[in-house]
Amino acid sequence: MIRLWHVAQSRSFRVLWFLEEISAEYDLVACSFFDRSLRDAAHLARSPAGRVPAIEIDGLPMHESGAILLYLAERLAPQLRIAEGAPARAAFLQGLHYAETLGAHLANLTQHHIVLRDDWMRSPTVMRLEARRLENALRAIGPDWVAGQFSVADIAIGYAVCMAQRFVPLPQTTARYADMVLERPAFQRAMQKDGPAQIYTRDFYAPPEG
Ligand SMILES: N[C@@H](CCC(=O)N[C@@H](CS)C(=O)NCC(=O)O)C(=O)O
Repeated sequence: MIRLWHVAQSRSFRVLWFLEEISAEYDLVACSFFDRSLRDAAHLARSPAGRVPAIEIDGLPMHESGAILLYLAERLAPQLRIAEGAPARAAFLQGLHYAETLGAHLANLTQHHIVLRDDWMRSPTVMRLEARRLENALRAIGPDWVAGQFSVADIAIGYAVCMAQRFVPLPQTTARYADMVLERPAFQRAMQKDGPAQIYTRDFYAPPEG
């Protein structure tokens, strides 16, 4: 039995998308960033930092999207990971972790554009710098799947690429990669289950001029 604690548009989308890729049976617990439910004792027992994704897999709690994707792939969908010792294993592991290099820029940009509500709280310099760094980091992505075939590394990276296009224009090869992601039926099903927007209400958040 799998239960996923999820907030729309957040990194828990990665796990939702994976579960759709393998047509798993699962319970989806829709959570909110705004009602403090991620800080209650029950949730902190699943996710010590009070975040999403959090998941229970036959009673086993896990948090941290990359680790969840790899663990679930090993257990339930070996075709979505690259096995130890295989030539593409290095590219696979690198992609799985590089998703959080992109994630760090996305988190900074989300903080600045959305979480910090008043202009005086924001640093235009950091906003411009982070947008530039994100755009540079995206150049490593695409046009093909990260490890030569679709894998959970592409679920981790694909989510980040989709979020990134809210802040920067995608480099050409990355845009082709994004098209492949959007075409996947499981990605489309996960989008339908994602729920009403909780974080991003605009298609694009331009860096401040200067
Ligand atoms: N590296 C973690 C990051 C988890 C994370 O920061 N999740 C965000 C949503 S994208 C969250 O729950 N934020 C709520 C908070 O910081 O209070 C992962 O990939 O699972």
